[in-house]
Amino acid sequence: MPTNLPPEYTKVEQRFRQARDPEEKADLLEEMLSIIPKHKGTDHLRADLRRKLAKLRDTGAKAKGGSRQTSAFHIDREGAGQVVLLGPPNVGKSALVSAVTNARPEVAEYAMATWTPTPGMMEFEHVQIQLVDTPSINPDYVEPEMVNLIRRADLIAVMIDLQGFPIEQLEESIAYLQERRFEPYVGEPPEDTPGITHKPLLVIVNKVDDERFDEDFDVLCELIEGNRSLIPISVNARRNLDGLGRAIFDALRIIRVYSKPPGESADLTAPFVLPIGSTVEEFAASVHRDFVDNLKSARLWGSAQFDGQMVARDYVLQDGDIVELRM
Ligand SMILES: Nc1nc2c(ncn2[C@@H]2O[C@H](COP(=O)(O)OP(=O)(O)O)[C@@H](O)[C@H]2O)c(=O)[nH]1
Ligand SMILES: [Mg+2]
Repeated sequence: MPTNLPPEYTKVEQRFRQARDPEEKADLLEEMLSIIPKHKGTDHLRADLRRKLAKLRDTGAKAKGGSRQTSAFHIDREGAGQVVLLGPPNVGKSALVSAVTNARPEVAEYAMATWTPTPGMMEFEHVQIQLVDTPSINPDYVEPEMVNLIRRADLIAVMIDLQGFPIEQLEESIAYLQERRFEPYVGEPPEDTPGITHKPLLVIVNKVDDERFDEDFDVLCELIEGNRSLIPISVNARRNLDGLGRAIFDALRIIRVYSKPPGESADLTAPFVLPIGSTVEEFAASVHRDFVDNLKSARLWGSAQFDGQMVARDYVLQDGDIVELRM
């Protein structure tokens, strides 16, 4: 055993040894893998853990007849990205999921109405995004499985209440994340740090119900420290929900690219969703795997200098590009 493992690792490993449920064991293995520093000295250990993990996931799937959803906190990712909504009680997390997705979690005036995570699909300009409502952050009771849910998510959206104590709520939520070794960031992902999971963060400021609250929101933005990305909305008044869709889409760092069959027009309601920075070659592979070997040429409408311009395989695509692929 290499001696340079962080102390958290030993703690999680202990829990792993004591755990019985394969699902829980697998989640703990994932956690261990995220803690181990990545370098030559840990190659063997990491490979070993990954083997164990694959085996556990496999037995889990068999035991469940194909589905390994034993825990309510294990939510299979669907669509272009999984966004976990996080925050103190009563800020409107369930109300938002209920308003913009097909899911109907309970919305209540009393705190702690939500006990299990509820996923729902929200659409932004023909892109399906998964929003996950979660039990509120509660200082008196910490749900250990939340850590796994957060680790798997593509984006953390912390929700706060403009008409409550938004600054304290944001600070508490960030502290909650940092205590669990998540480091939220805005914009480009930072370099790997052993023992820390970097996660993109968007801050949703709810209950900006009408113009009278706009000024409060501006003041809040000035008071909040650090580089945070804040988006004002009101679920009840349905204010800026489209803006929220755009903000989530941008924070997921994805682009939409459309395939245009030769001689036809592109179906603009059916985008391919790719990570920012994807090339023509990567797009082609996602359209059809035969293109991987047989792509002859590609023409582009959108970010090219002129419509229908020929582009190389390594051309980096932009959101909204239309590409005609030929074998
Ligand atoms: N004024 C106002 N109240 C809201 C808004 N969104 C939600 N609420 C109310 O806030 C309370 C808590 O909502 P809920 O979704 O259960 O909060 P959660 O605990 O974060 O899931 C409910 O009474 C909602 O009606 C909003 O945009 N404006
Ligand atoms: Mg709720």
